Amino acid sequence: MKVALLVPPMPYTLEDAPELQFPPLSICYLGAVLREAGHEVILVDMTVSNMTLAALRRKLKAFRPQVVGISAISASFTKGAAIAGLVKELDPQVAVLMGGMHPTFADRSTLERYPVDIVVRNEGERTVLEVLAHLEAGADGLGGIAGISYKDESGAIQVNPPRAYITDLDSLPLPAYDLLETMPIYARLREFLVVTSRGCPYRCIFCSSSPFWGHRWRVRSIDHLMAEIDHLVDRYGAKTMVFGDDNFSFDNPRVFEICQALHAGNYQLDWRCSVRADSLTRPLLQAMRDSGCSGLFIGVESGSQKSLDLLRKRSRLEDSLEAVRLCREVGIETTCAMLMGLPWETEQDIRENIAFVTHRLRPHEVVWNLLHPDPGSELYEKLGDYGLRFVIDDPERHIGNAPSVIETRHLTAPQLNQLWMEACFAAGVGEEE
Ligand code: B12
Ligand code: SF4
Repeated sequence: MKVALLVPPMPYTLEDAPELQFPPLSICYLGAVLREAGHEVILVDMTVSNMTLAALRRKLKAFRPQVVGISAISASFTKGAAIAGLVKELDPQVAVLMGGMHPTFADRSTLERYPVDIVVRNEGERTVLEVLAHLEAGADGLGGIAGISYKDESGAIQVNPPRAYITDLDSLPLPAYDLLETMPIYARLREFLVVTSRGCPYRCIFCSSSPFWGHRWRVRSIDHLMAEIDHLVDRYGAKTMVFGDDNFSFDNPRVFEICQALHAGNYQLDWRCSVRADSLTRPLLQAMRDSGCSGLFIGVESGSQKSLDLLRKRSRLEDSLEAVRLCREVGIETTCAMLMGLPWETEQDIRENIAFVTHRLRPHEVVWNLLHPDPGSELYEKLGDYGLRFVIDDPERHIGNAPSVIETRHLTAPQLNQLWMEACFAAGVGEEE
């Protein structure tokens, strides 16, 4: 079938934040499996291309897809939904699929409110193949396909049972970078995203990623991973690699193996990843540094042990302090992510948090995120129980910056905005002793 897979514009554009731009792995993976199955696929990456809706319309008119698949997180969902409308306006016969973090957990409302035929929930590669085989065969009813929600012939919404996750990630082809028209832009930036594992076994109450990937941690083999790195280095001149795993350091021996392989490959790569503080040891950090690791993103979340416990983070404050200290010793920069506006936090608690970061933690960089409960997270599912209320509904605004999208029992949105500004301007971060 003729399939167009599309990623809508994201909140941060190439001009705003070149360091946040990577080839969109969702459509690159999906494109690769569909191409392998014999479908004719185009990838439309609207994140860095500045493509207008008029240009998109022209592209779709020229290609005449039978199926359009749109990938969306919350921050790109509203634009994705508008694009679904444009597709149907061009040709109501085209099947519109949506997948990704936001539609997965908002499947019913997506199907009710927008001209979307099928939501592919959670991991997409196997499900999309089955959906397309079914559409191609012109078969009736989608009732037998696990992992989708859809509108049936009567317009009623059907939610099929979930699909089992892929057990052998090495069975997936490498992402179809060659189908991306925007690849020259990424090749110019020379910075690429590679995901070596999927999921995380922890259950932090603010996280939607762990439930999305089934609270499990699955890995690719080192060989499979290195084949992708070889490809990105040889073909696109990659200089920097960001490992986009949720929990890159869950298994220390595996991280040592990756470091060894990077060392042996002599790539001269600069790399970064996201880790939990409690998984780091000095020998591990040294091995990471020696193989080119220049920075770690650490989800510290709070400077209060009570908050960490209530968040079910299952980590100790001392772990974060020790991790930042060790990183400083071995020469790895730390970016610590902090949450602000937790349901139980008072103004005093937040000020103590800011003081913790600036005086005790002192990472190289801090990112203050205003709480934005995402669909799928426990905080979102139990919003009222936690005393939270949305003051801004548009999911595109749910990116952690001011203005706050929520108010809590203790703090109004304007108060949170003020505290967020104070935190962002607080002195001390990044300064050496
Ligand atoms: C790496 C990463 C980043 C990187 C790179 C992003 C990029 N350009 O690709 C960086 C650090 C830059 C980043 C930034 C942001 N990110 Co981010 N990111 C991730 C992370 C860790 C992995 C994403 C990934 O590539 N996964 C691998 C691919 C293969 O998975 P996938 O995209 O989900 O696609 C699969 C399925 O979803 C499904 N699918 C997806 N689309 C479609 C479409 C169809 C048609 C079908 C059938 C199936 C399907 O099939 C795919 C294959 O299985 C995820 C968490 C996670 N583990 O998923 C967060 C995550 C997606 N990011 C998130 C957010 C909020 C952001 C920011 C808005 C953060 C901010 N406050 O600034 C920014 C926006 C950046 C921008 N350009 O504007 C949230 C989204 C939450 C939500 N509910 O929407 C997540 C879930 C993190 C979290 N726990 O909260 N991010
Ligand atoms: S926040 Fe991090 S550690 Fe917690 S469940 Fe999500 S991915 Fe895992």
